Amino acid sequence: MKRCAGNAWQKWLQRLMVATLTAAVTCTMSRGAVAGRQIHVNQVGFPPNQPKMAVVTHDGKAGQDMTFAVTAAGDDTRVVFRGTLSEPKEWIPSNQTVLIADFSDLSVREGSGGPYRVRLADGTVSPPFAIGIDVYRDVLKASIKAYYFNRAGAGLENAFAGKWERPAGHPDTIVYVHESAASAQRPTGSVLSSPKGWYDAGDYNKYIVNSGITMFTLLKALDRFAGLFDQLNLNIPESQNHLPDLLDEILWNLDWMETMQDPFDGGVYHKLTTADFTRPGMPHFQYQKRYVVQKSTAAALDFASVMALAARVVKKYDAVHPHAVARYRQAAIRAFNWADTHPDVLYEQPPDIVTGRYAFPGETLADEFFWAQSELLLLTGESRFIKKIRLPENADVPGWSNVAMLGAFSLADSNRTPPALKRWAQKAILESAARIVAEHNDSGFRVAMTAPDFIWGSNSVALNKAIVLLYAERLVPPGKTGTYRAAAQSLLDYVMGRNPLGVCFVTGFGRLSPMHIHHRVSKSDGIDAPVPGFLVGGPQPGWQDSCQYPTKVPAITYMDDWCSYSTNEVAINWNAPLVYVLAAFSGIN
Ligand code: G3I
Ligand code: 9MR
Repeated sequence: MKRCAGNAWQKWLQRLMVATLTAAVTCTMSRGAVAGRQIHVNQVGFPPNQPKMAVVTHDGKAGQDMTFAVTAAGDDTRVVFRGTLSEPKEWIPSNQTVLIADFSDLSVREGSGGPYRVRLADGTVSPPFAIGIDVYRDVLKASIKAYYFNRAGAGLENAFAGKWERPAGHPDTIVYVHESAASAQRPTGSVLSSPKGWYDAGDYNKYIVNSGITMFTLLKALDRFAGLFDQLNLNIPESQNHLPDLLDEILWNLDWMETMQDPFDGGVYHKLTTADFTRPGMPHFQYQKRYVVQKSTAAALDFASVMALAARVVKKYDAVHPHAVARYRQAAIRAFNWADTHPDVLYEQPPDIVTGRYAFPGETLADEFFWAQSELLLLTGESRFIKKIRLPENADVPGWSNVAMLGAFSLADSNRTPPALKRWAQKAILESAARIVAEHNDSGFRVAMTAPDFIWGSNSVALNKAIVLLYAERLVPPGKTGTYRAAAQSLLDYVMGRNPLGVCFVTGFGRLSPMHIHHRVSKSDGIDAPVPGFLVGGPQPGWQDSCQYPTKVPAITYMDDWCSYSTNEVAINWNAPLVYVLAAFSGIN
């Protein structure tokens, strides 16, 4: 949906039309019957030798021609593949009956990668897509560059940011200690400096807990796909130094995280925030006071885990950043020691602070303790960390509030893991992967997403499931990995367009992508196109914002509108698994 240029009135009218159109489409779909058939497909494309599928919605008519073709997008006479649709099957999350067009056997000469489209006998066509080894190169670079666009305290120059250039905002060199964070050495109102870091999402605040899973995923991508990232140039200010650009971007947030630790006791502040969410406006026009708020056990443990992993991953770059490894190691141990002596300091939002919590009342922290003990065991080898380890009962698909699987990933990755722990980690990963594969096989859309997965940030659930599968793939003999990678490809296809809304959920990519994201810079910069490379949270029926949704059907409750922060915001912990999964499929045949 492209917005026309023009004055505020025209934009208002266009927004009204878009909202009406979206509602109409959504409302129609929510009744299960769709006027005319639709074809949903990954709108970026496929690596040559990976599974390739599209979903065709069933219009209920009998006797339909069940054949389909793949043609050159600009020339329907150039048919490159013919096939037959699968039998219709229901998909509960969207209350639809659908058919699969499987063209996985289509192989194309490298370089002749399309664009192509799927075409039915009745003339219905899919959005165009490409096929090629480097098909994800551009969207991978954009998904990482989105972090650069969300830097706090940085002026973005035209040479690196193009039309999204902007002055710096939020230097965060004058940040106040909130009463909830006061200590003897840093009483209420003390001033500290806590610069750099990324804005968490569409808001301008910075949260340690959400940096936890985000930094884990990006550090693991850097480590696992080092060859790819050693040469992936993102055109950021640091691109000419001797470090991978992804590491430079990670360091921008790591530098900020370090400043969130109290040097006097090792505790870690839960977040850096304004008292309330600010009104939209560019960063350099924001002047509200910013605070560090309450030290929490979850923040200390997530911080300790990230610093311990960073010490291991950054080690091979230590020549460029001398002493960083030692600094991260000390920070990790001091944060863990604080958590060890303050094991149940849950984050409790002060009455005068109403921004994001990244906490639940009565939450348990066993998973955060497990993750931190695992990372510190792998970093230090000290037995005190293994002695305390209590194996989680339900290590499953990870999220900011459930990080046990992150510990399992690291334990499975390392050759320093004690055998019993490694066996547990491998079992946890394979059991989670088996559940995901079963969901994939049972799904009408052939994607491992079920109704309970449609929560705030559902697109990150899809991609974190794909990461579980990609870890499982490395634990089994080469001949047994097919289903894992196929199911992971399908989850990537889902966020890229093979979904009931027919939206490629990454800004700036695909034929239909979000234009009105809940992102203060994109709303305020006077540029129609949103900042590119951001993955939006995705559909979910929670209705936690003031948008007027026409449905509560899980997989289609979504609105491409500023008001929809519960389905159409962006966040650092949503782009991270996108980076990891795109990296895993980059350079793949
Ligand atoms: O896990 C439960 C699930 O079991 C249950 O079935 C489901 C429906 O009730 O709820 C699930 O929990 C939800 C949780 O997200 C899942 O991670 C909570 O209801 C929901 O309130 C929670 O929303 C969080 C949201 O902040 C509101 O607190 C999102 O995870 C989180 O990503 C989002 O983060 C915000 C920051 O606070 C501020 N910055 C923007 C960022 C993204 O919107
Ligand atoms: O912009 C805020 C977004 O980052 C958060 O995820 C969301 C939920 O915490 O809140 C948004 O801020 C809204 C606030 O909650 C209510 N007043 C309107 C604010 C902007 O939409």
